Amino acid sequence: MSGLIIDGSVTARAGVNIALVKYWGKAPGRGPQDLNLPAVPSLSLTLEEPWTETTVRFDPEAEEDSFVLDGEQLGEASLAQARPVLERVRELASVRAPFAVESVNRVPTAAGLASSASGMAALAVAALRCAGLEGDLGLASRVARLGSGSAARSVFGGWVAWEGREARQVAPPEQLDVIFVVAILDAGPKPLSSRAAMLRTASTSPYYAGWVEQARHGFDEALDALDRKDLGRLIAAMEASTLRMHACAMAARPAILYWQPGSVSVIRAVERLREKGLVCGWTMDAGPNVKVLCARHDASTVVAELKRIDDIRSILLSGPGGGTTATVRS
Ligand code: 2P0
Repeated sequence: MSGLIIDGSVTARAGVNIALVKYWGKAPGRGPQDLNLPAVPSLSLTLEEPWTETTVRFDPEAEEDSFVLDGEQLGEASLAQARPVLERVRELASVRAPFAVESVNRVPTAAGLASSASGMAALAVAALRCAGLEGDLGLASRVARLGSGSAARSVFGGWVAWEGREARQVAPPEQLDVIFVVAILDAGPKPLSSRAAMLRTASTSPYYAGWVEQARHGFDEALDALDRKDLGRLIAAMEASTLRMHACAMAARPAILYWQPGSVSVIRAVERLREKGLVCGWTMDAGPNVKVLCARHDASTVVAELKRIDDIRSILLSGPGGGTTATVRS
């Protein structure tokens, strides 16, 4: 273990991740370490980009933590999400000094790729290293989870499974040579946050119990497909998980419907490509954008098909990324 960094700083970079098998719903917790425990297991791919880069240092002169995001000082409400991460690191290291955090987000806000996953993963890794607690990625995953559930997965590169308190890498980035083609649609009304939406789903959707019950089977199926490098079967498991998650959310009261007409247009385009024999599949998260998974050598064919859809504002391509990196400056 390295020592506490008093005078220097640590910069960590983490990529966003896209879930193939979805996290949607929290398990009940008993203490502060139980924040964002998942009700269901999930499987994701950490991407090369976009990413968040976060620099952390101790600021013993300050009275409280400070957080600058893309050049703007965050207020108390925005700091609330990061607070459990910073508190936990201080507790683990028996340190009382406030942290000064500066973060640069390379995640386009409209991309529908949750920046909280890469953001909280980079924050946890940098703060732990600053406190002399580097090295244990399981610990980093548990701490990142306190800021945002999906951040538990972004600590690792490649293919990542998350169940219980921490995530783990189940296959390296090169297990499958794939690309996510992200179709960014014209922004509709601001979507409901994942956190609020999953709480509402759990408390009001009549399908929630069924969602939780079937999740293990879908997860095992996806893990087996990944292990066998069977992209077609992995895609089938991804689409099943996506549809079940959204069906469950749509049945909440009030209903949670993230889909826009353009979302369905992308799904139909994927179906057309599949009819022609191309192996590809789609997924959606807490927003209208659609992410299409395909073999890297098919990416240009997918892009050409998507370019015919008027509702698509831009297209972003990203492949599997390595894990979080950290650099110390003394
Ligand atoms: C996922 N999502 O597995 C799922 C699918 C969105 C749809 O994890 O409350 O921001 O911070 O634990 O991690 C987004 O939810 O929620 C998410 P919190 P988070 O990627």
